[in-house]
Amino acid sequence: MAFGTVYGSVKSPRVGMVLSTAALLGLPVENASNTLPGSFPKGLAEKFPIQKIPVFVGADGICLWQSIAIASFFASYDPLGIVGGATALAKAEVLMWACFFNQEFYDAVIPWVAGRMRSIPYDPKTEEKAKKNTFSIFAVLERQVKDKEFLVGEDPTIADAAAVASLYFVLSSVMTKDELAKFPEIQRYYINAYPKLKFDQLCGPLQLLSEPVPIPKAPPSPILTCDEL
Ligand SMILES: N[C@@H](CCC(=O)N[C@@H](CS)C(=O)NCC(=O)O)C(=O)O
Repeated sequence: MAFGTVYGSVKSPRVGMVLSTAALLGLPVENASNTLPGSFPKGLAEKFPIQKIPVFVGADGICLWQSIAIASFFASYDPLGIVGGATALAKAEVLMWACFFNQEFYDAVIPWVAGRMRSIPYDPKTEEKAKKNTFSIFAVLERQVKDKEFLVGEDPTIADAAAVASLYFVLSSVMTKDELAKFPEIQRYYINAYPKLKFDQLCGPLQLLSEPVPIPKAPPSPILTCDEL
């Protein structure tokens, strides 16, 4: 029997983080992937009036939103108590990195991804600034993952679920493998962590872009809105 349902597409990094945490723990979570922010079906909108993704409805009816809270709830089912952090300090570090990807990393990359994916109007100046911010944030991560298999401790945690989901968001959409190669520690970390965080199950085999995504010719799509990211 399903443990519950996560609403939202795995391509959204916050949804990917939550689904990766569930997969890591072997929790039988279903994914309603076509639930879009701001367009929830009526029953779901009544439970979650803010209508951001991800949201979780448990088989017993519990309702949770906010990705880090959902992942932390899933981690409470870890019999070894590792996925959410094994010690008080590890728990704090896991939250620290989960928050970093949820906010600073996302804020840096979103104008680049959204401009190329036709979610916002393409503007070369906006993209140039976003690429610069993305490379700065990658430099922070490059130092953190140096010589490490996982971000906190010796085993995968929510911090790695957030890292791989966020890297997947950028590396499957806008950043090429040549650009990634400028960050060899992140490259090594990502290639190792991708299957360990179950992204091969969630998103298929790891692929890197050879060419940059072309500059969009058409105006923003009415279907692909920024909110969907
Ligand atoms: N702090 C929330 C943020 C959720 C969020 O903003 N999700 C985005 C998609 S990644 C969304 O639904 N955006 C729609 C909006 O901001 O209206 C979380 O971590 O779950």
